[in-house]
Amino acid sequence: MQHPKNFGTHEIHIDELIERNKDVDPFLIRKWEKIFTYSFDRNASHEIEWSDFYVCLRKIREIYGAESKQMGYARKTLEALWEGLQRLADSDGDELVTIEEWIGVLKKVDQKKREVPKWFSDYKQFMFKLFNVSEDGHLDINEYGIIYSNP
Ligand SMILES: [Ca+2]
Ligand SMILES: [Ca+2]
Repeated sequence: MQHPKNFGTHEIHIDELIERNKDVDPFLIRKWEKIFTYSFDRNASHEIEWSDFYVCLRKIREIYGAESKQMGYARKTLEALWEGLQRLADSDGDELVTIEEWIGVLKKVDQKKREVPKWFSDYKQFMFKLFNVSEDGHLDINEYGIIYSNP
C-alpha cells in the first residue's frame, strides 16, 4: 500500500499545540489529541490517513472473513468515512489529516454548538452496528477490544 508523500512527518508536540491555540482550553486540546491518537491513528504515524482505516478493515476480515456481510459493510462504510473526514479536515488536500487540521475542525464545531460533528456520530454508529452492541447502547468492551487491540 502506497503512503502519501508526507506520511509520518508530523510529530505531535502537545505544548506547542496548546501554545498555538490559546483560544481553546488546554484540557480540550489534550482530550482531542487523545481521541486523535488512540481512536484514529491506528498505525501511530501521527497523522490520520487511509491506512488507519485499512488496519481496521484488515482486522474485520480476520474476524469475519473476506466474503462476509460484515466485511462488505465495513469496506463501504470505512471508505465513506475516510472520504468524509478528508472533506471535513484535510484542508491542504495531502491525504493526511494532521493534529493541527484535526484541532481546526473540532475548534469550529465546539465553539459553535458544542456538539460532535455528524461525521463523528456516523463513525460511532458504524462501530456499534458492526460489533452488535447490546441494546442499552453501550459498546461491549470485549468486542471493542478486538478491533482496538494492536494489529
Ligand atoms: Ca496514521
Ligand atoms: Ca492535510
